[in-house]
Amino acid sequence: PRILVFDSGLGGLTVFVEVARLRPDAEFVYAADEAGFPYGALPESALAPRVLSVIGRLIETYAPDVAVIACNTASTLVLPHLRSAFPTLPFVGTVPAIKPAAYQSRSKVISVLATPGTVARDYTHDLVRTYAADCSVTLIGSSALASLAEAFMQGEAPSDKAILREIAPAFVEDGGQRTDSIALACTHYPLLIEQFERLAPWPVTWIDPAPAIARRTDHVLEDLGFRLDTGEPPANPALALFTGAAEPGPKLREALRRRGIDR
Ligand code: DGN
Repeated sequence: PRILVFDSGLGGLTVFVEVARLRPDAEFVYAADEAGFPYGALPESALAPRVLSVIGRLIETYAPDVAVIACNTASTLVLPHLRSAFPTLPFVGTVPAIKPAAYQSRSKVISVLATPGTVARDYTHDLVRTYAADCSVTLIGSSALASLAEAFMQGEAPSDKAILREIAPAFVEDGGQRTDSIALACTHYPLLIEQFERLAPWPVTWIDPAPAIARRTDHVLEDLGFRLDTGEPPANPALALFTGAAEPGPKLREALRRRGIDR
């Protein structure tokens, strides 16, 4: 099978690695809309048509069997539009893991770390109402973290101070209870998990939805009749595409190679 994994940038790699782990038999097209990055800052009226047209072109060119929208900022806005525009293609989205965060929390004080776009979506507020009614929920929309993660992937280590400034508001004390569970609701953020864990004012459970998205993608493929084939892996397992950007530099190439994409 062929799997399209799409993000505004390199964050979707956190999803790609998990899907690739579960489906070594698949061919991947990893597409990063770097020319549109960061999506978190785009108004909904600009983001929706952009994602529809970029994905439309990718579908036409690569004819994937399933499309994984590895971006919360896009998924929380355009999934219904994508499904109606391309009714025969299954889409797997990435939306804030508010349900598992609430479920795993003992203190019932949870936070959601996302982009400003995701935090503003009705979709996100509906998730909070539906799945976290018994929790105190703090939504943090960071406009800097995705870019810091992007720079990190290109070989530039972000300063502790810059990261701490972004994550500190997610640590809340409320009525004697402290945040104990934080949903990583932007696919870029797990790229910085080591820094997050080291700089956290106290230990929390960081929830990365990538393994769940990978399981969902695997189920979709099985439903389509693609049983996991443990024979020879495909000759060209993964292709990385970047809009707007020139050839990715050597450091990015190395980062992609480490994540299993080698061209
Ligand atoms: N990686 C994207 C997400 O999950 O929301 C957004 C990153 C961005 O474009 N700011």
